[in-house]
Amino acid sequence: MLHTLQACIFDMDGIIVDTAEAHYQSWKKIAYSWGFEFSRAANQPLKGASRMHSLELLLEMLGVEKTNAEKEVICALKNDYYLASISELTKADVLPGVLNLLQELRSQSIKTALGSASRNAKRILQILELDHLFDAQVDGNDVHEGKPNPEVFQLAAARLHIAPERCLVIEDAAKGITAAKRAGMHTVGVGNPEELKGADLVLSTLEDMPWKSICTLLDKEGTETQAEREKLH
Ligand code: B16
Ligand code: MG
Repeated sequence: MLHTLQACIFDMDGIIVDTAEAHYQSWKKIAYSWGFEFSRAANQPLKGASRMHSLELLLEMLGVEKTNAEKEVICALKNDYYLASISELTKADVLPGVLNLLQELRSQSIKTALGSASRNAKRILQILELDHLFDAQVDGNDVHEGKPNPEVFQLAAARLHIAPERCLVIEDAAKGITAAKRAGMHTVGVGNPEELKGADLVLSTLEDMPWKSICTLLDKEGTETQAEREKLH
């Protein structure tokens, strides 16, 4: 694996920075204004989904109907809440291990890309002072279909001129893992293994996780999966 991977594509919310919580709190505020509670568990399917898709999932869950014009207004309001809640974001908020990993990838000539559903992602990378460490940046403004559609990752690989099977995607959301798998890429999930079952490897954090260790663990998982497959035959 170490010798075959040529690019690493990073999801943003929940991987580079913990803005996933800010998205949740913003939708919670919207739901509350309609008289509903909105739990973290109920928020899971919204992770990685585009802004409008997230609203549609929320409306369906709560059994609420809105016109298209109302949906546009609600999405704008949710984004206002979201931007207000991240207004004090600085480079100190980059999640542990991310900066080291990006710098290490640079030094080893492994290409790096952003693959985020968020339409705020490029702006946030600038605030975090990380944008110079990415060879390509693809976000929600660049695609027609959100995750789990593979478009965001396919476009990132195309911009890097790297074949999908040479790319590794690092994601915190089930929808993102599905999108990366559909693109034919290798996957590392960061978070709860129960939620990220489809990933080739699940880590609890990127802290103290250099590229070499990630590749070694991916190789190990691959070998074990192969052995399990052979056992079944
Ligand atoms: P925005 P990611 C995704 O970002 C979030 O996971 C998801 O919760 C959010 O709805 C989506 O971005 C859209 O974000 O409202 O900022 O355009 O995880 O793909 O980096
Ligand atoms: Mg994410």
